Amino acid sequence: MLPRSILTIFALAVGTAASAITRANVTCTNPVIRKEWRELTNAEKAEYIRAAVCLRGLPKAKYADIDAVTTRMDDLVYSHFALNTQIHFVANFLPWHRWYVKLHEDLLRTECGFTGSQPYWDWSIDADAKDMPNSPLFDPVTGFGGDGKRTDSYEPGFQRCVVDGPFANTNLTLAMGWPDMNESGNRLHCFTREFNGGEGNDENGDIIIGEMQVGAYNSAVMNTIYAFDKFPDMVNMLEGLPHAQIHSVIFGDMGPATSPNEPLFFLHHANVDRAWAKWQGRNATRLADYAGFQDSDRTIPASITDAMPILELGDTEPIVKDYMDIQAGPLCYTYSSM
Ligand SMILES: [Cu+2]
Repeated sequence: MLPRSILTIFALAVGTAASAITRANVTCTNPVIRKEWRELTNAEKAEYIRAAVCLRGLPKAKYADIDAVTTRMDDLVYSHFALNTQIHFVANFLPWHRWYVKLHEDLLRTECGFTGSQPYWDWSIDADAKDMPNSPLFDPVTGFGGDGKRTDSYEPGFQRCVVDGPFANTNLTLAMGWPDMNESGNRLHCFTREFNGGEGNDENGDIIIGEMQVGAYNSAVMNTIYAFDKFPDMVNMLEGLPHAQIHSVIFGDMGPATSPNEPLFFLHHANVDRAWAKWQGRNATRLADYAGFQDSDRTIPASITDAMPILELGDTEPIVKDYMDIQAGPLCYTYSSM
């Protein structure tokens, strides 16, 4: 039996943690700072990657009846995939992904002991430098590995893989999704990327990477987005241009609705979230500016009181209004550059 004093200390520690969480829900006095990947020390980069690898190694906790869902990461991937048309090109795109990135950050902490905060990838830096393929995000040692490469495998799904970095084919096999957009469904495959510039193929059949469409996500584009007055105009361009083009120029697992398979998904979406937060500027009018449609047929008007669909991923459906301000309600974070 434990001495009474140790039990008392334990009870005190639990009590302190619980009240800290309650307080965070009321006022956000000490927001967590999300930094750009390049601002992290090598130790901080390694810690994020360690936790991201960890989540891919844990068993699933949801979707008992979906065989393709095997890992804890698959729980997230499947939710995003199955909700695809309810969370993209509809009004809740930004608050839903804000909730989702935060959930992922929380899981890194609670299930993988992550000690940092969610980093973001400001791709406009790489776009302005016109050097996207050499972004430090793709570094094989301090980053997420680079473009997919042809392997010597003849097995479908294993012929083009990311072969370097912490998520290389030797470390990671994915069960959700299928990187060939022409063939849908879930099949085992290596994690892959297929950098491209939307310029087709050369005479050898190799993809022309070119500048990777940097004109769609450079700082000029972002400034155009920040200049819109109304939420629907701002989000239409943010989602349709830089957000979508990052998915398509990286491609491979970043392309289809199973894109959370790509670890950069969360750094990409943190940056999309940052763009929204920057546009909002914690200005009262903009913190309440939410409009559009709940469905992609644009028949059901959206409201800030709408619940957001999450399937089994959380215990309660989040409400849009609770995800408007990154420093209120369930959220308490900011970005290093706003
Ligand atoms: Cu998405």
